[in-house]
Amino acid sequence: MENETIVKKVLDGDFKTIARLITLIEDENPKAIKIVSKLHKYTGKAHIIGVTGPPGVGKSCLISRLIGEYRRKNKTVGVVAVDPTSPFTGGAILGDRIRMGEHTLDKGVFIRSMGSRGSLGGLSRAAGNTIKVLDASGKDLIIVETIGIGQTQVDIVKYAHTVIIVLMPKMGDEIQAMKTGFYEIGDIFVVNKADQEDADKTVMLIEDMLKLEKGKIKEKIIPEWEKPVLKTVALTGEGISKLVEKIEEHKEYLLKSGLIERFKEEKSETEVLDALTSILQDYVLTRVKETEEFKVLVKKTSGGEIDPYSAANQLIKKILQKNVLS
Ligand SMILES: Nc1nc2c(ncn2[C@@H]2O[C@H](COP(=O)(O)OP(=O)(O)OP(=O)(O)O)[C@@H](O)[C@H]2O)c(=O)[nH]1
Ligand SMILES: [Mg+2]
Repeated sequence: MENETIVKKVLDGDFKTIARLITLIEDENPKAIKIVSKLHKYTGKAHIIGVTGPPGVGKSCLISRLIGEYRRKNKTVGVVAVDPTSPFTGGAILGDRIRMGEHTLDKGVFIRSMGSRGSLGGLSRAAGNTIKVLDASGKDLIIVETIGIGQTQVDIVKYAHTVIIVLMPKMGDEIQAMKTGFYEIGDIFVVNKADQEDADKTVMLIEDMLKLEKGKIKEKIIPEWEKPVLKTVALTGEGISKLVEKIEEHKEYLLKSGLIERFKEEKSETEVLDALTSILQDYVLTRVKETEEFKVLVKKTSGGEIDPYSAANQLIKKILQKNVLS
């Protein structure tokens, strides 16, 4: 299919074309970069929600409930479930198919799971581009599920406007051990499985951690966002409407405070830098490496006549005189 046709079909929200394009993205197919680049100008409308937290706390069940609530409001929803610990990609990972299954026949919902086949950076890039595709396809809301351990979650969560951190009762030790960054990235905290014992204790513990955190923040943004800690039971749907209310409030807050603009600029900066790095790396590895000058400088370095940094500097001077993209 021609790139132009693919772009048109994605904009029309064609399910199969979107699914195939995401596969190209996962395969890091150069065609995908071209298409996603063309889709860029149609993005920026969706509200992107990150849902993160330790394994098994009920993130997928909660997302299924969120989809239900937003569908009742006639909003279309895209879901990207990212699992860096899983080698599976394409379609839905079995568990997600069961947990979010009731929505798979709904034309207003697109669910995609992706695992890691290569580097985490690659997975994060693929997730970022998948979000773009779903955004361009006109989804009102895009939910990204990630397992919150270590750097990976922080990395993927950078795409989200509103970050929901999901925990569950009896996680006292985990909650205290979590790095400060964890509390910083969350906009809304959820204690799911509130049907189980000690949910209130967990809520209080998180509230205490948030108070501690608040004291440390140097840059105060006015008006401030009061991070709520909510209780939910994803199995029954209890607490979900309150969660949706808070998501909408946070969206409103981002608009009114002007933070959404800052967020967009920061994201664009990262995107341009990523693209620049990748183009330059490609250029160096494919073209510069083949030049006579490069070979001569390598010989000189090996003979001790010149050091590697000086050699690289000479090459950079040459590169800057040319148009790298030509
Ligand atoms: N008791 C109780 N169980 C729940 C609740 N929500 C989810 N569960 C159960 O918790 C288990 C894990 O739910 P998932 O939604 O798969 O959790 P997850 O956080 O997406 O898990 P990973 O993606 O593997 O990290 C399932 O067996 C659910 O049935 C709840 O509110 N109460
Ligand atoms: Mg899950």
